[in-house]
Amino acid sequence: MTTPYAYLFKFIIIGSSATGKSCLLLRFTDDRFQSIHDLTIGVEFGARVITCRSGATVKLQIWDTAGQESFRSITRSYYRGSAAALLVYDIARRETFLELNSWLEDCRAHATRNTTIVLVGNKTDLEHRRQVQRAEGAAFAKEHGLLFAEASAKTGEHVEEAFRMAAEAVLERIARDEIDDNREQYGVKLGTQDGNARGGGAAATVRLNEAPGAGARASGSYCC
Ligand SMILES: Nc1nc2c(ncn2[C@@H]2O[C@H](COP(=O)(O)OP(=O)(O)O)[C@@H](O)[C@H]2O)c(=O)[nH]1
Ligand SMILES: [Mg+2]
Repeated sequence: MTTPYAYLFKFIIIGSSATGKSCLLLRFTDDRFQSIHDLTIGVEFGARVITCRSGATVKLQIWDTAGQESFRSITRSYYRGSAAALLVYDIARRETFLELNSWLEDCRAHATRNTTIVLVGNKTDLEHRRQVQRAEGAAFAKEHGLLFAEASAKTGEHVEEAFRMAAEAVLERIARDEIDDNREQYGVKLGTQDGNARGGGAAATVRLNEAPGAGARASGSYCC
């Protein structure tokens, strides 16, 4: 059975290779951790329905991209139509933090002006190998107008919060009429009526690009 939801938000996860993008997604959708680095080829996705602070149910459809340079052009086409982007670096590998500028440039160039960006410093369980201080991450986020979270896909710490932070921010943008609540261009669609959609009655049933047998949690891969 499919869980009803008020909104469907499309998210994208970006950042350098091996920062833990796929693991963050797996932790969020399946509450699992995979220690083997299975290289993402092109783009994959996962989905999960969450209940936000206002009580609104939101289905997050999250597109996980490959960080390697050779896939950057594919990744770029996914920025458009994303309500939020999680930009990930590895707190134990400084170069992934230094590469943030180039990711942000890509994001600014290819996402819409209204895309919410959450900067995620992943692998906080590797505190003993930390190369990027929390304050540096927070300062970078502040300077560039991003939301910020440190998380660990391995332990699960703050993973839920990072995705929720993005969803709440998108809901706030809708409430402020900064983004239309049913425009694919912004990565937002209305869901089914029984998910308590704002403006009740106006909600349309959305056809999703779901994996076969998908319920509240789904995953699959996109091949281009
Ligand atoms: N210690 C630790 N390792 C992690 C964490 N997240 C991911 N990894 C490991 O980092 C490697 C890359 O993860 P992956 O999700 O494939 O990175 P991606 O290329 O960004 O998708 C894998 O070996 C993961 O097991 C984390 O939070 N802590
Ligand atoms: Mg990956």
